[in-house]
Amino acid sequence: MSTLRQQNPLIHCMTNIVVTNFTANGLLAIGASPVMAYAKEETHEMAEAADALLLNIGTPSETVIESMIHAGQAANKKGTPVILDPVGAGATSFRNELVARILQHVDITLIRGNAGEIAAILGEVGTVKGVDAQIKTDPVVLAKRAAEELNTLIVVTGEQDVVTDGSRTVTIKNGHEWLTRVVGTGCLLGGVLAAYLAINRDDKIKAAAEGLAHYGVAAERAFAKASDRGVASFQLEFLDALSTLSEEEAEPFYRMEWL
Ligand code: ATP
Ligand code: TZP
Ligand code: MG
Ligand code: MG
Repeated sequence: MSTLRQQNPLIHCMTNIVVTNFTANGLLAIGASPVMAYAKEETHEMAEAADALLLNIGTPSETVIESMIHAGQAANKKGTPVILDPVGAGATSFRNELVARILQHVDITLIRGNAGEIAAILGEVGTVKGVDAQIKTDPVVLAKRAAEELNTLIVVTGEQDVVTDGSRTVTIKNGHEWLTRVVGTGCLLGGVLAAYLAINRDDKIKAAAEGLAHYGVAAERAFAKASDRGVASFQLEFLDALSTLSEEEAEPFYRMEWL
């Protein structure tokens, strides 16, 4: 985290209208610089300037997807990490088509989704309700299968998070159930993973695992402070924890296991 603050990576976020402000504040809290840019007249330039690009299809439109593809291709040309959050994949055929189009035209570095969304990308049906996961499957098996089929890094989040490239796999058991009661915690996490990949390009699996563990420990700290109040206080305490928790403080609490 201190490295992240020192390097202050610029994260070009193309995200959804529900979580825009929360994502920008969360990225500022960890020491990154967020910028939201959507117009196809500028996304290629912004993506070229950025240290990582986040593509989140939470509130999709045809125009924005076209812009995302321009941005993704500009990032690819520079070797900049591109993170895809396939929000609500499986909920509508439009979203499924958009994910397929992005994967066809852009080289994605990492896909982060809940188990239902990742299963939906692999063609399973009935795995998502709105934007929420509806399946109880083994996330390790699912993530490995997705990494092999899609040939990219996969992060499946939930009670336990999994990062894998199909052969190296790590699980992270930090976090708190209240993260599911605040909208946008999955979406912000996509931005946080983008920031971690921006500053650690050599070992991306380790970088993603550290990002997930740090995020989870921040949530645990927030719950300890806000549990007698409620989820609005939890959201504020979570942003506070992201802005104050150092790597040194958080690391002893990481529950990370390499399989
Ligand atoms: P959904 O739309 O289904 O809520 P999401 O896209 O918001 O999914 P989550 O899977 O909820 O994403 O992940 C967001 C964060 O919440 C991750 O850091 C994850 O580890 C954490 N998380 C989710 N469920 C739990 C849980 N039951 N216990 C602890 N942490 C959790
Ligand atoms: N509807 C479209 S995008 C979105 C909702 C509710 C936000 C989803 O955020 P998250 O991070 O998946 O909870
Ligand atoms: Mg959620
Ligand atoms: Mg989500």
